[in-house]
This record gives sequence, structure tokens and C-alpha cells, in this order.
Amino acid sequence: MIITVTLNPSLDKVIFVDKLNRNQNNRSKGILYDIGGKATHVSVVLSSMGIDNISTGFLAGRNGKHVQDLLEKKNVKCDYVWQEGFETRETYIVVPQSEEGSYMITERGFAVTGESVEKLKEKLRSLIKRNDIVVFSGGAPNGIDSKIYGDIISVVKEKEGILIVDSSGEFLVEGLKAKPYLIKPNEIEFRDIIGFAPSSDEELIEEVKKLNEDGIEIVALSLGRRGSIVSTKDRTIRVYPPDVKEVNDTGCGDVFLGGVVAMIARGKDVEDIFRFATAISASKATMQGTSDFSLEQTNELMKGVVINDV
Ligand code: TA6
Repeated sequence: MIITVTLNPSLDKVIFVDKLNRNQNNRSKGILYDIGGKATHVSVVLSSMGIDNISTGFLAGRNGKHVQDLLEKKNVKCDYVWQEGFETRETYIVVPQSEEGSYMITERGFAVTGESVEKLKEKLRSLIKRNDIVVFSGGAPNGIDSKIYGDIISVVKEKEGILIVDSSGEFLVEGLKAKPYLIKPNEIEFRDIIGFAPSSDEELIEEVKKLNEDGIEIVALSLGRRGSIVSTKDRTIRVYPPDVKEVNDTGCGDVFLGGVVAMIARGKDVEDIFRFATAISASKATMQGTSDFSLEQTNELMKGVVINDV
């Protein structure tokens, strides 16, 4: 079983405009709601491939119900801790159709109580069996500082689960203390943990390899549109994505992680894992939603992924 933990899920509101002009009424050309919060996207990928998983974390209110409905429509099994009297946050993603990229504005989300944290830890204790993969991905809500984050993660170790962490700042630093099996920082998050900005791919590769020496089995450094650098103790590869026409880049990193987890669950080697993950992430970029992708298109896009040993 794979358990994905989204501590701060979001109801994503994607707003399409022609252009985004300051001091003007930018009339939307279309709006859609989608799943947000990061580890939720991992569950969407796993469920689309028939890989057994449970999506958990904290939800609240009408937005929380909407997120759960969207997840269940994508065949994701949900087992959340609900906090009465609060409201799951919204994220606003503005996509100007006249240019690449998007603008994302995330609400902070409700303050999770100590009681809810204890309920989640109990839930994880009952769900996790030895060697289950447990994915923590996304930001932490109010009410959860790095110490509490570390406490929650420690349950995975207690139950001898396989920990995957995709977070940032102090939470990623805390996650590293638990020696996760895999981390997937982007360049900004990576600079936070090494404390400086490497000036070349060569320097990035050198720093990534140090994390393998520190006991992280797989380090997948996401370089966005430039692809990724992936390192294990036996091999380091530079992965280049296929060219696609970008519609909405939001959620690409999360679907990428979903592809990684799916291929790990299927016992694939590092090259197959990241060829698939890169392709499914590229497929997501061609879609309007933040958790949409096509497995058929992914199989085609895999042919365009370039992987070099470094
Ligand atoms: O990475 C995309 C995304 O998951 C969006 O769907 C939106 O929900 C946002 O990121 C949430 O990010 P945060 O770091 O606040 O959890």
C-alpha cells in the first residue's frame, strides 16, 4: 500500500485570461476547479494506473468536500482528518494564454489543532505497514512547525515505512533528518538545503551526490522545463524532457513525483522511473487542470525523453 500525506490540501481555482494587465479589468476566458496540495496529485497518478493507495492529511469545510469529491471522481481512496468549523484553502492560478507560465497565489490555510495532529499520527500508525511507501509532499499549514512536522514523519520510521519527502525550507531540512528514501527538491529548495546557489550543472551534480553519501537513496533535483538531475549511490543521470506545447505548468512537479512513485512501486530501474516521470509531467503541462495528464500521451512522450549518464 502507498500512503500519500497532504498536510495542506488546496482547492485549485484555475483562471484563464488572454493577458494579465495591471490596473485593468482582466476578464476571465474560463475557470476550472482542480485538486491541489501536491501529495494529492501523487495519489491521482497512482489511482489512474490502478496502483493501490490512500490519500490522507487534513481537510475542512465545503472546499474540503469539493477536494475530496474531485479526488474520488479520479478513483482516489480518501481517509482524511476533518477539522470541524474550518475551511480548506483555495489556490488561484492565473494562466495568461498569450504567454508561457502562470501566476499562482496560495492561501495559507486553516490552523491545524494539536488534536488533529494527534488524530493524523494515529491514522498513520493504523495505516502504515512495514515497507509501505509513504509520501509527504507539499507545504505545512498553520499550526504545524518543523518540530511537529518531524514528529508526524517519525511515525513512518516507527512503522518501518519507506519515506519520500517533497517539501521546502525548514520542513525539507527536518525531513532530511529522517533520511528519506527519496527527495525531489526544485532548484530553489535545493539551494535552501545546501546554503548556496551552484553556478553550473556540474556543481549541482557534485552537491546532489553529497546527499546520496548522507544516506538519501535517490535525489531527484527538478530543474523545471530544463528537466532534472537524478542521483543514486550507483548512478547519476541528467534527464531532458520532450518538447510540448505548454498550456498550464502548474502541478507538473507533483505529477512528476507521482510518476516516480508509481514506477518505484512497479520495481523499475532509475532510468525507467525518470523516463516515465518526465513524460507524464510533460503531459500534465499540455493540460488545463493542475492534476490532469494522459497516460496514452505519456507513452508517446517517453520516446522524446533524453537521458545521459553524468
Ligand atoms: O505544485 C502545484 C500545487 O500543488 C498547486 O496545485 C497548488 O495547490 C499549490 O501547489 C500548493 O502549494 P503549497 O506549497 O502551498 O502546498
